Amino acid sequence: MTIVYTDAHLAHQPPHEIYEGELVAYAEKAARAEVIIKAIREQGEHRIIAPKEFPIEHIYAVHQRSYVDFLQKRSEKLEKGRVLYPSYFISDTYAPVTPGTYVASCQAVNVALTAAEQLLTSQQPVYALCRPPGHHAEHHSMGGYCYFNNAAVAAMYLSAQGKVAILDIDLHHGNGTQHTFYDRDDVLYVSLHADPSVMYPHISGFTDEQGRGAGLGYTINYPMPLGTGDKQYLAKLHQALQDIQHFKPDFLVVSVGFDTFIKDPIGGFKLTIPVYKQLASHIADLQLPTLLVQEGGYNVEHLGMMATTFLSGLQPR
Ligand code: SP5
Ligand code: ZN
Repeated sequence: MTIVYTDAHLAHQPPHEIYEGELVAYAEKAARAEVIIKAIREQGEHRIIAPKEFPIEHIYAVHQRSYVDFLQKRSEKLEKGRVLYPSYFISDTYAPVTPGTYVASCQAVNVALTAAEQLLTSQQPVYALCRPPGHHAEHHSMGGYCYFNNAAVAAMYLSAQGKVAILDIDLHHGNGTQHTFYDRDDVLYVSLHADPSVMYPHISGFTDEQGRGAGLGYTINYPMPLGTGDKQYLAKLHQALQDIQHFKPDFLVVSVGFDTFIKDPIGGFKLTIPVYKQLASHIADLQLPTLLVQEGGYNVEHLGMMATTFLSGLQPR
Protein backbone atom coordinates (compact mmCIF):
# COMPACT_ATOMS: atom_id res chain seq x y z
CA MET A 1 0.00 0.00 0.00
CA THR A 2 1.00 3.65 -0.25
CA ILE A 3 2.55 5.38 2.75
CA VAL A 4 3.04 9.16 2.84
CA TYR A 5 5.92 10.37 5.00
CA THR A 6 8.45 13.17 5.35
CA ASP A 7 11.14 13.73 7.96
CA ALA A 8 10.08 17.40 8.19
CA HIS A 9 8.52 16.50 11.57
CA LEU A 10 12.06 16.41 13.03
CA ALA A 11 11.89 20.23 13.16
CA HIS A 12 9.31 19.86 15.96
CA GLN A 13 10.79 18.33 19.10
CA PRO A 14 9.65 20.05 22.28
CA PRO A 15 11.59 18.75 25.27
CA HIS A 16 8.79 19.16 27.81
CA GLU A 17 5.06 19.42 28.38
CA ILE A 18 3.46 21.00 31.45
CA TYR A 19 1.59 18.66 33.75
CA GLU A 20 -0.08 20.24 36.79
CA GLY A 21 2.34 23.16 36.60
CA GLU A 22 5.50 21.04 36.34
CA LEU A 23 7.72 20.46 33.31
CA VAL A 24 7.77 16.74 32.47
CA ALA A 25 9.28 14.85 29.51
CA TYR A 26 7.36 15.28 26.23
CA ALA A 27 5.59 12.03 25.37
CA GLU A 28 4.99 12.89 21.71
CA LYS A 29 8.57 12.18 20.62
CA ALA A 30 10.01 12.37 17.09
CA ALA A 31 11.24 8.79 17.54
CA ARG A 32 7.60 7.67 17.31
CA ALA A 33 7.41 8.40 13.60
CA GLU A 34 11.01 7.31 13.00
CA VAL A 35 10.48 3.81 14.42
CA ILE A 36 7.23 3.42 12.46
CA ILE A 37 8.81 4.36 9.10
CA LYS A 38 11.83 2.17 9.88
CA ALA A 39 9.60 -0.85 10.55
CA ILE A 40 7.63 -0.15 7.35
CA ARG A 41 10.85 0.08 5.32
CA GLU A 42 12.10 -3.19 6.80
CA GLN A 43 8.82 -4.88 5.92
CA GLY A 44 9.61 -3.84 2.32
CA GLU A 45 6.06 -4.30 1.04
CA HIS A 46 5.01 -0.69 0.73
CA ARG A 47 5.49 2.28 -1.58
CA ILE A 48 6.66 5.29 0.46
CA ILE A 49 6.06 8.70 -1.14
CA ALA A 50 6.83 12.28 -0.04
CA PRO A 51 4.03 14.82 0.46
CA LYS A 52 3.37 17.56 -2.08
CA GLU A 53 2.61 21.15 -1.13
CA PHE A 54 -1.04 22.14 -0.88
CA PRO A 55 -2.34 25.72 -0.59
CA ILE A 56 -2.81 27.12 2.92
CA GLU A 57 -6.56 27.52 2.18
CA HIS A 58 -6.99 23.85 3.10
CA ILE A 59 -5.88 24.69 6.65
CA TYR A 60 -8.14 27.77 6.72
CA ALA A 61 -11.08 25.50 5.85
CA VAL A 62 -10.73 23.99 9.36
CA HIS A 63 -8.82 26.58 11.42
CA GLN A 64 -9.37 30.26 12.14
CA ARG A 65 -6.88 32.46 10.27
CA SER A 66 -5.89 34.41 13.38
CA TYR A 67 -4.93 31.12 15.06
CA VAL A 68 -2.90 29.97 12.03
CA ASP A 69 -1.16 33.38 11.90
CA PHE A 70 -0.44 33.27 15.64
CA LEU A 71 1.17 29.84 15.37
CA GLN A 72 3.23 30.85 12.34
CA LYS A 73 4.50 34.13 13.82
CA ARG A 74 5.21 32.79 17.30
CA SER A 75 6.92 29.70 15.92
CA GLU A 76 9.05 31.43 13.30
CA LYS A 77 10.06 34.32 15.57
CA LEU A 78 11.50 31.96 18.21
CA GLU A 79 15.25 31.73 18.45
CA LYS A 80 16.86 28.33 17.91
CA GLY A 81 16.52 26.14 20.99
CA ARG A 82 13.75 28.24 22.56
CA VAL A 83 10.34 26.89 23.53
CA LEU A 84 7.15 28.92 23.91
CA TYR A 85 4.33 27.81 26.20
CA PRO A 86 1.55 29.90 24.64
CA SER A 87 -1.07 31.70 26.69
CA TYR A 88 -3.56 32.06 23.83
CA PHE A 89 -5.08 29.85 21.14
CA ILE A 90 -4.44 26.81 23.32
CA SER A 91 -6.83 24.48 25.16
CA ASP A 92 -4.44 22.84 27.68
CA THR A 93 -0.74 22.71 28.63
CA TYR A 94 0.23 20.06 26.07
CA ALA A 95 1.16 22.09 22.99
CA PRO A 96 4.56 23.76 23.34
CA VAL A 97 5.75 25.77 20.34
CA THR A 98 9.30 25.47 18.98
CA PRO A 99 10.92 27.26 15.99
CA GLY A 100 10.05 24.30 13.74
CA THR A 101 6.52 23.68 15.01
CA TYR A 102 4.70 25.64 12.31
CA VAL A 103 6.64 24.12 9.41
CA ALA A 104 6.30 20.60 10.80
CA SER A 105 2.56 21.10 11.39
CA CYS A 106 2.03 22.37 7.82
CA GLN A 107 3.92 19.35 6.49
CA ALA A 108 1.79 16.97 8.56
CA VAL A 109 -1.26 18.50 6.85
CA ASN A 110 0.44 18.07 3.46
CA VAL A 111 1.06 14.40 4.33
CA ALA A 112 -2.66 13.89 5.06
CA LEU A 113 -3.78 15.81 1.93
CA THR A 114 -1.33 13.96 -0.33
CA ALA A 115 -2.71 10.69 0.99
CA ALA A 116 -6.30 11.92 0.52
CA GLU A 117 -5.55 12.90 -3.06
CA GLN A 118 -4.26 9.37 -3.74
CA LEU A 119 -7.63 8.01 -2.64
CA LEU A 120 -9.38 9.89 -5.45
CA THR A 121 -7.49 7.89 -8.07
CA SER A 122 -6.91 4.54 -6.36
CA GLN A 123 -9.17 2.27 -4.34
CA GLN A 124 -6.26 1.04 -2.22
CA PRO A 125 -5.91 2.21 1.39
CA VAL A 126 -3.36 4.98 1.99
CA TYR A 127 -1.53 5.61 5.27
CA ALA A 128 -0.59 9.18 6.23
CA LEU A 129 2.22 8.94 8.77
CA CYS A 130 1.50 12.36 10.28
CA ARG A 131 3.52 13.96 13.04
CA PRO A 132 2.59 16.07 14.98
CA PRO A 133 -0.81 14.40 15.39
CA GLY A 134 -3.99 16.41 14.88
CA HIS A 135 -7.33 15.27 16.31
CA HIS A 136 -7.26 17.52 19.41
CA ALA A 137 -6.60 20.69 17.37
CA GLU A 138 -9.71 22.87 17.31
CA HIS A 139 -10.90 25.67 15.01
CA HIS A 140 -8.93 28.22 17.00
CA SER A 141 -6.68 26.27 19.34
CA MET A 142 -3.82 23.83 19.65
CA GLY A 143 -3.74 21.24 22.44
CA GLY A 144 -2.94 17.62 23.30
CA TYR A 145 0.24 17.51 21.14
CA CYS A 146 -1.82 18.74 18.15
CA TYR A 147 -1.53 22.01 16.15
CA PHE A 148 -3.41 21.48 12.89
CA ASN A 149 -6.09 18.82 12.56
CA ASN A 150 -4.65 16.63 9.81
CA ALA A 151 -7.59 14.22 9.69
CA ALA A 152 -10.18 17.03 9.68
CA VAL A 153 -8.40 18.90 6.87
CA ALA A 154 -8.23 15.69 4.81
CA ALA A 155 -11.88 14.85 5.55
CA MET A 156 -12.90 18.40 4.58
CA TYR A 157 -11.03 17.97 1.27
CA LEU A 158 -12.66 14.59 0.59
CA SER A 159 -16.12 15.87 1.58
CA ALA A 160 -16.13 18.01 -1.58
CA GLN A 161 -16.22 14.70 -3.52
CA GLY A 162 -18.72 12.72 -1.44
CA LYS A 163 -19.89 11.62 2.00
CA VAL A 164 -17.12 10.99 4.51
CA ALA A 165 -17.15 8.80 7.62
CA ILE A 166 -14.44 9.42 10.21
CA LEU A 167 -13.60 6.57 12.58
CA ASP A 168 -11.40 7.67 15.50
CA ILE A 169 -9.66 4.80 17.29
CA ASP A 170 -7.09 6.81 19.26
CA LEU A 171 -7.35 6.26 23.02
CA HIS A 172 -8.45 9.87 23.45
CA HIS A 173 -11.61 11.51 22.15
CA GLY A 174 -10.95 13.57 19.01
CA ASN A 175 -12.57 16.78 20.23
CA GLY A 176 -11.23 18.91 17.38
CA THR A 177 -12.48 16.57 14.67
CA GLN A 178 -15.89 16.18 16.33
CA HIS A 179 -16.36 19.94 16.55
CA THR A 180 -15.23 20.57 12.95
CA PHE A 181 -18.14 18.54 11.59
CA TYR A 182 -20.63 18.88 14.46
CA ASP A 183 -23.31 20.62 12.33
CA ARG A 184 -22.96 18.49 9.22
CA ASP A 185 -24.98 15.51 8.03
CA ASP A 186 -22.57 14.63 5.19
CA VAL A 187 -19.61 13.87 7.47
CA LEU A 188 -20.10 11.23 10.17
CA TYR A 189 -17.77 11.24 13.20
CA VAL A 190 -17.61 8.00 15.23
CA SER A 191 -15.13 7.67 18.09
CA LEU A 192 -14.06 4.85 20.41
CA HIS A 193 -12.13 6.20 23.39
CA ALA A 194 -11.49 6.06 27.11
CA ASP A 195 -14.24 7.54 29.29
CA PRO A 196 -13.50 11.28 29.33
CA SER A 197 -14.58 11.58 32.96
CA VAL A 198 -11.28 9.83 33.80
CA MET A 199 -9.14 10.54 30.73
CA TYR A 200 -7.94 13.46 28.62
CA PRO A 201 -9.58 15.54 27.07
CA HIS A 202 -12.04 15.37 30.01
CA ILE A 203 -14.54 17.86 28.53
CA SER A 204 -15.77 16.07 25.43
CA GLY A 205 -16.52 12.58 24.13
CA PHE A 206 -19.62 11.83 26.19
CA THR A 207 -22.52 9.86 24.69
CA ASP A 208 -24.91 12.83 24.82
CA GLU A 209 -22.76 14.68 22.27
CA GLN A 210 -24.55 13.63 19.08
CA GLY A 211 -24.30 16.61 16.72
CA ARG A 212 -26.39 19.74 16.27
CA GLY A 213 -28.97 21.01 13.79
CA ALA A 214 -28.68 19.12 10.52
CA GLY A 215 -25.72 17.30 12.13
CA LEU A 216 -27.81 15.77 14.92
CA GLY A 217 -27.18 12.01 14.88
CA TYR A 218 -23.98 12.34 12.84
CA THR A 219 -21.63 12.37 15.83
CA ILE A 220 -21.44 9.10 17.74
CA ASN A 221 -19.30 8.57 20.86
CA TYR A 222 -18.40 5.24 22.42
CA PRO A 223 -16.61 5.95 25.70
CA MET A 224 -15.19 2.85 27.38
CA PRO A 225 -13.87 2.22 30.90
CA LEU A 226 -10.19 2.21 31.80
CA GLY A 227 -8.87 -1.33 31.58
CA THR A 228 -10.79 -2.12 28.38
CA GLY A 229 -9.22 -5.15 26.69
CA ASP A 230 -9.22 -6.74 23.22
CA LYS A 231 -12.60 -8.45 23.44
CA GLN A 232 -14.61 -5.46 24.74
CA TYR A 233 -12.86 -3.20 22.25
CA LEU A 234 -13.66 -5.44 19.27
CA ALA A 235 -17.32 -5.57 20.34
CA LYS A 236 -17.57 -1.76 20.37
CA LEU A 237 -15.68 -1.53 17.09
CA HIS A 238 -18.30 -3.82 15.58
CA GLN A 239 -21.04 -1.35 16.61
CA ALA A 240 -19.07 1.60 15.23
CA LEU A 241 -18.54 -0.17 11.91
CA GLN A 242 -22.29 -0.84 11.69
CA ASP A 243 -22.94 2.88 12.21
CA ILE A 244 -20.55 3.62 9.35
CA GLN A 245 -22.14 1.04 7.03
CA HIS A 246 -25.55 2.47 7.77
CA PHE A 247 -24.31 5.96 6.78
CA LYS A 248 -23.18 4.69 3.34
CA PRO A 249 -20.10 6.92 2.99
CA ASP A 250 -18.03 7.37 -0.15
CA PHE A 251 -14.80 7.67 1.85
CA LEU A 252 -13.51 6.50 5.23
CA VAL A 253 -10.94 8.46 7.23
CA VAL A 254 -9.50 6.60 10.22
CA SER A 255 -7.70 8.49 13.00
CA VAL A 256 -5.37 5.73 14.16
CA GLY A 257 -3.89 5.87 17.66
CA PHE A 258 -1.74 3.20 19.23
CA ASP A 259 -2.15 4.62 22.73
CA THR A 260 -4.81 1.94 23.40
CA PHE A 261 -1.87 -0.51 23.81
CA ILE A 262 -1.52 -2.22 27.20
CA LYS A 263 2.02 -0.87 27.64
CA ASP A 264 1.37 2.70 26.53
CA PRO A 265 3.09 5.08 28.99
CA ILE A 266 0.10 7.48 29.14
CA GLY A 267 -2.61 4.95 28.26
CA GLY A 268 -5.24 3.08 30.24
CA PHE A 269 -6.56 0.37 27.90
CA LYS A 270 -5.17 -3.15 27.60
CA LEU A 271 -5.06 -3.93 23.89
CA THR A 272 -2.42 -6.43 22.76
CA ILE A 273 -0.38 -6.24 19.56
CA PRO A 274 -2.20 -8.98 17.55
CA VAL A 275 -5.57 -7.20 17.96
CA TYR A 276 -4.34 -4.32 15.77
CA LYS A 277 -4.37 -6.65 12.75
CA GLN A 278 -7.94 -7.64 13.62
CA LEU A 279 -9.05 -4.01 13.96
CA ALA A 280 -7.58 -3.27 10.55
CA SER A 281 -9.14 -6.26 8.84
CA HIS A 282 -12.59 -5.40 10.21
CA ILE A 283 -12.09 -1.87 8.89
CA ALA A 284 -10.99 -3.26 5.50
CA ASP A 285 -14.14 -5.41 5.39
CA LEU A 286 -16.13 -2.19 4.87
CA GLN A 287 -14.50 -2.08 1.41
CA LEU A 288 -14.40 1.70 1.33
CA PRO A 289 -11.65 3.96 -0.04
CA THR A 290 -9.77 4.37 3.24
CA LEU A 291 -7.36 7.01 4.49
CA LEU A 292 -5.46 6.11 7.66
CA VAL A 293 -4.14 9.12 9.57
CA GLN A 294 -1.64 8.63 12.39
CA GLU A 295 -2.61 10.20 15.73
CA GLY A 296 -1.20 9.11 19.14
CA GLY A 297 0.65 6.09 20.57
CA TYR A 298 3.63 6.64 22.83
CA ASN A 299 5.34 3.30 23.45
CA VAL A 300 8.34 3.88 21.18
CA GLU A 301 9.68 0.37 21.78
CA HIS A 302 6.57 -1.30 20.33
CA LEU A 303 5.20 1.30 17.88
CA GLY A 304 6.95 -0.18 14.84
CA MET A 305 5.45 -3.59 15.47
CA MET A 306 2.00 -2.12 16.16
CA ALA A 307 2.02 -0.12 12.93
CA THR A 308 3.18 -2.99 10.71
CA THR A 309 0.74 -5.37 12.40
CA PHE A 310 -2.10 -2.91 11.82
CA LEU A 311 -1.14 -2.30 8.16
CA SER A 312 -0.92 -6.06 7.52
CA GLY A 313 -4.61 -6.34 8.43
CA LEU A 314 -5.57 -3.91 5.67
CA GLN A 315 -4.19 -6.05 2.85
CA PRO A 316 -6.84 -7.86 0.79
CA ARG A 317 -7.51 -11.34 2.13
C1 SP5 B 1 -2.83 12.82 20.05
C2 SP5 B 1 -2.89 12.38 21.48
O1 SP5 B 1 -2.90 11.17 21.75
N1 SP5 B 1 -2.84 13.32 22.43
C3 SP5 B 1 -2.93 12.95 23.78
C4 SP5 B 1 -2.78 14.12 24.69
C5 SP5 B 1 -2.81 13.65 26.11
N2 SP5 B 1 -2.19 14.59 26.95
C6 SP5 B 1 -2.35 14.31 28.35
C7 SP5 B 1 -1.19 13.56 28.90
C8 SP5 B 1 -1.22 13.57 30.38
C9 SP5 B 1 -0.15 12.67 30.95
N3 SP5 B 1 1.08 13.34 31.11
C10 SP5 B 1 1.50 13.49 32.46
C11 SP5 B 1 2.55 12.56 32.84
C12 SP5 B 1 2.75 12.66 34.34
N4 SP5 B 1 3.38 11.49 34.84
ZN1 ZN C 1 -4.35 9.83 21.99
